[in-house]
Amino acid sequence: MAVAHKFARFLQRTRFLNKNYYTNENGCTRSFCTMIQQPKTLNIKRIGVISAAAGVLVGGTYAYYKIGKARKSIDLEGTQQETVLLKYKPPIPSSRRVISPIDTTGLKLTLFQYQTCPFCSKVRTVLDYYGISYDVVEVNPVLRKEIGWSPYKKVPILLTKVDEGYQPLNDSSMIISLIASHLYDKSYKVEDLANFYPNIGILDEEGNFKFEIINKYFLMFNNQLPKNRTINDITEERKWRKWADEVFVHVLSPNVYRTIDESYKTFRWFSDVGNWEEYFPLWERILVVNVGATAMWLIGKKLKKKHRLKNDVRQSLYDEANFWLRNIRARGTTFMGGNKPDLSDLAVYGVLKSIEGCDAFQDLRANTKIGDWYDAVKEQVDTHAGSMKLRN
Ligand SMILES: N[C@@H](CCC(=O)N[C@@H](CS)C(=O)NCC(=O)O)C(=O)O
Repeated sequence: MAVAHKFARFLQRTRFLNKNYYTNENGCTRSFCTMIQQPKTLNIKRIGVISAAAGVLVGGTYAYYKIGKARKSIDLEGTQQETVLLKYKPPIPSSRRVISPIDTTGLKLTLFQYQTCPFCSKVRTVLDYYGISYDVVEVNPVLRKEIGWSPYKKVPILLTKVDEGYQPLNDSSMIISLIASHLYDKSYKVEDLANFYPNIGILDEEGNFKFEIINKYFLMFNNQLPKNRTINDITEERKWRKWADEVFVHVLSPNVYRTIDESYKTFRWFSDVGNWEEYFPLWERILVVNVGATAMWLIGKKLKKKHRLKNDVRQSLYDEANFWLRNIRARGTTFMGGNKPDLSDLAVYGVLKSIEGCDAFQDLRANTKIGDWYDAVKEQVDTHAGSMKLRN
């Protein structure tokens, strides 16, 4: 009983009980307890206040973060991100070496890449066309530890041996413009040309801040046009290279990752053609194929919306390929560049080559006339036809 009493007093102290007094018929004052009934409105009020406070806190923090970010973006807009020259080569073993016996350029290049990345494929196409030898480092697309040394986290990265060390070149179109400018006049050193392609802070169409090489499609001719070239065809070449990056490349992903089965098939082909069995341990391969195929299938749907592709994404692929072919036909030549491929032919070919083993590529060949042009460029690239230009 005493224990019960003690407990009741304890509860009272803790305000769960309300103490009441009454006088009995003997004149003694007695007490009894009742439970305090919390008014419901108090709870609702309290929840309201807490929610409002939480809302203010979350909203305030978000606004503070957004304002901070916007302020930082405004500060950084127009500033230049320095590309750091490396004193030593990062100690990453090459996956393979592409040797061209006719290479006279003296360039020492290492390409950090994914074998099936369209941007990397573009760079390989240009190096192969000009008959330039290079080392390849196959980067694991999920873990990416092979480019851990680089502040730039995308591929391709072309590491170029220069007098003072190693110059990393980031962005496929800048790499191609720089290499083409160097081949045009070898007295322009790679490290000097790199300074002509500054990485500038800008806000993109969606208002997101990013660093971009604004003049990446421009070749550096130092006011002297190469033989047999006009301002008009240089401008056209630039326009179509841009189209390859900004339009054509965007129809690929939703096509090669169209269904989950197609996505798995694509990743299995990536694994084969990228020789992943040789370069990556089994657990990494399993991780990349499963995570990659599922993630890309989901991302493919978003990209389809973002780039406003047709419901039947194959049709968008055929439409763009036909648009390209119509424009070549209007010139009455085999290639966009005339009777030899120019950098825009190489760019579109490189982008397409990255999906060569996918169903989408076979469907494209079967449903459009792209095959004739594609095979003609392939022949030029595989025979290093561009190296002839270097000798003249
Ligand atoms: N503008 C860049 C785009 C490069 C790019 O987006 N590369 C993709 C691979 S296809 C990449 O590295 N994405 C980052 C990632 O895989 O995490 C270029 O032309 O090189």
